[in-house]
Amino acid sequence: MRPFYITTPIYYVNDKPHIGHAYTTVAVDVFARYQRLRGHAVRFLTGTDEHGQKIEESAQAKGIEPKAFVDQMSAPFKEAFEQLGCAFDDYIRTTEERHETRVQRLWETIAKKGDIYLGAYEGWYSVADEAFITEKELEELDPVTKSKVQRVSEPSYFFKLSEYGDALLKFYDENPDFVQPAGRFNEVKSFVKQGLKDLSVSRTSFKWGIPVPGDDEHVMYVWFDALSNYMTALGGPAEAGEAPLYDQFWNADDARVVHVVGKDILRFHAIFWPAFLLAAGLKPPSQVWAHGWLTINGEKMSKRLGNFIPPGPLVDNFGADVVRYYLCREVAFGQDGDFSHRNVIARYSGELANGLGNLLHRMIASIVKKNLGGVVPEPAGPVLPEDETLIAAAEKAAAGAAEHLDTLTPHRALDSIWELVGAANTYVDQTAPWALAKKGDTERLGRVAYNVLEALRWLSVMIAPFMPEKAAGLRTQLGIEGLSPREGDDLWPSTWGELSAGTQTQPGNPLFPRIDEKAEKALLAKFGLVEAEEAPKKSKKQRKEEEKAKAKAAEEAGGYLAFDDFLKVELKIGLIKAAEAVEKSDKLVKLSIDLGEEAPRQVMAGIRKHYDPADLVGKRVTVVANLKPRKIMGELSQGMVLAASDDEHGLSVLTLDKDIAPGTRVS
Ligand code: ME8
Repeated sequence: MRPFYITTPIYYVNDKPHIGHAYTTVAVDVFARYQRLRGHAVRFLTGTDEHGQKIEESAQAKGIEPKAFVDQMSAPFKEAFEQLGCAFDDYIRTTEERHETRVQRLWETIAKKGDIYLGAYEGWYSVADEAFITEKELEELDPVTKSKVQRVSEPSYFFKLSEYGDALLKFYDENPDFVQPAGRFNEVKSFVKQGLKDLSVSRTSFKWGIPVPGDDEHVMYVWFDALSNYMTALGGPAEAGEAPLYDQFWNADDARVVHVVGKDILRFHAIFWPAFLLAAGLKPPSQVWAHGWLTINGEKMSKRLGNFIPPGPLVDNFGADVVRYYLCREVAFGQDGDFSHRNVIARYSGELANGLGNLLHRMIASIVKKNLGGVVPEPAGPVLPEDETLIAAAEKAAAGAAEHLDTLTPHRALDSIWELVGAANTYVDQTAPWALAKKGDTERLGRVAYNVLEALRWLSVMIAPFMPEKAAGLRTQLGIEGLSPREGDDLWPSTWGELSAGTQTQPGNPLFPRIDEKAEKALLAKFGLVEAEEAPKKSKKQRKEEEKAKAKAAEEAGGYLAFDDFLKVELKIGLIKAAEAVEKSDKLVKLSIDLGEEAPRQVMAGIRKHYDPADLVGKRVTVVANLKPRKIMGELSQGMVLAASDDEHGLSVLTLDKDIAPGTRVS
C-alpha cells in the first residue's frame, strides 16, 4: 500500500489559533483518516513556525525572551487541533534541535554544490509576510502590511534561484498535478517563466533564527528554515537507512507527499521549496494543494479587522465533529467562502439532524425496535427496483466520495455521501416500513429495514474521516464494531450485504439532537449574534460615559483625524456590474459592484431619485469597502457608495476620470 505523507503549513506563533488554521488542519486530518481507512501507511504532520523577525518583535513587545514566548504560544495550537479531533502523527516546532540540525545539513548540502553565495541585499522586506519584496509588490500591499515594510541593506547569503527556472519548468511538465487547483498552477508557471532572481536566504539584523553553518553572524531566512520542516520531521535529509521515516514517507518511489497550504503561501511551496530540493539533489514533494480563504462577511480573518474567530467556543457549543463537518462542507476547497454561525446551525439542522440523524433514528429507535425486536433482520423475498436504486446510490456515493477524498476535494466527497443520505430517506418514504408493519408484511419489512441499516453501515464508514466520533456512535447504535484501520486492510465499503442478520442494534440518544428555536437563539446569543433589538439596552449612565470618552479622544486628537484612523477606512474603486431598482422603495437601488474580489458585492444605495439604474452600470465609483455589512429593507448591503449633493445639481456619485482597476485602494 502506497505510503501517504500529508502536511499542514506550520503556523506562526505570533497569533492565537483561529478557524483559518483549524480549516487547513481539519481538512488534512480528514484526508489522513481517509487514507488510513484504505489501508495505506499514513503520516500526518502539523506544527508551529517559531523563528523570524515577526516572532522576535512580538516577543519584544511582550517583554519576554523569544524562546519563552514561543513556548507559551505553540501549545494553544496543539491543544486547539487536538480539541478538533485531529489525529496528527507528529507536531514539529522549528525551535526543536531535531529540526535545527537537519536544516543546517540541508543548507550545507546546497552550499557544497555551490548554489549559495555571500552577497548583500538591498531592498524591501515585508515583516508581516516574512518576504523580500519588489518595488512593484510594495505598491500593491495594503496600508497596514505596508507600514511594516522595511528597507534592508545588509550582507546576505543568496540561493541561486535564477539558475533553477528551467529545471523547475521541466519538473512542472513532468508532474502535471504538482499544484492543485490547476488554475493556481498556471499562475506559478507564468511567474517562473518571467524569470527568477536569486533569493536572499539569510539575515544579519536580528538574531532569532537558525545560525548559518560556519557563519554565526547570519541567521537563516525564516522560509528556508520553515519549509524544511516537512523533511526534518521525518529525520531528513539523511542517507538511506539513517532515518526510516524519511526512507518510507519521502524517499520511497511510491511515497505520495502532499503539502496542503493556503493560497497566500503557494509561491514559497511551489517555487522555492522544490528549487531548494532540486539543488540539494533531493526529491521534491508530489503535490502542493492551495486552498482558499475562510472569510467573515467577505473579509479574510485577521486581528486587524477584529474578525478573528477562535475554534474553542465553536467546539464547546457544537462539538468537534459538527465544526469539522461544517468546515469541509461549507466552502468549496480551493475557493474562498464565508464562515457564519447561522450557517453552522442551518447545515446542522438540515443535513445532520434532519438528514442523517433522522434516518438513523426513525429506523433504529422506531421501526427495528418496535417491529423487529431490535435485531437486524434477514433480507428475504424478492429484490424490487427501489431496492436496486438504493444499492446503486450507495455504490455511487462510495465511489464518488473515495475519488473526491483521494483528489482532496472534501466538499465534493460530502456531496456524494449526502446523496446517499437523501436516497435512503427517499427509500424509507417510498417503501413506508411503518405501513408494511401495520399490514403484517414481515418479509418485505425485513428487506426494507435491512437495506436501510446496511446503507447506514456504509455511511458510518464514509463519514468517519469527517466525523470520527459520530461515526463511532452510529456504529454503536447499529450494534457493530468500531473502525480500527490497519495497514493493508481496506475498510471502505464495496460489498452490499455485509451487515450480519441477527445483529442486536443499540438504539441510543439521537446522534444529532435537534436545535429548536429557543436553543438556536440561546446559541446565537452566546456568540454575540442576537439581533440589535434583543441586545440589552444601554443605561443612561453608560451612554453618558461613552459620549464623554468620545469627546476626550476628539480633544486629544486636537480636532484632527489621526492618520491611523484614516487608514481604518478602506476606500476602494468599484465597477458597477448591475443595478436594479428596489421594489417598494422610491430611494433604493440594488447594486452589484466588482471590487476586484472573487465575487461582486451587493451594495444598497439611496440614489434612485437621482439616477436611472441602467445609467449606473459601467460606472467606476468609490466604495467604503470595510463597513460592517447590514441589511437594508431585507437586502444585505456590503459597503457604501460615496456621493455628494448640492441644491443646484442634486446628487452625484464619486466617479473617476481614468479606468482605474476595480479593487484599487483610494489613498
Ligand atoms: O504562513 N482561511 O503561517 P500562518 C483559510 N508560518 N486558511 C487560513 C486562514 C483563513 N482565513 N488564515 C490562515 C505561515 N489560514 C507560515 C507557513 S509553512 C512552511 C510556513 C491557514 O500562521 C492557511 O493554511 O500565517 C495558511 O496558509 C496558513 O494558515 C498560514 O498560517
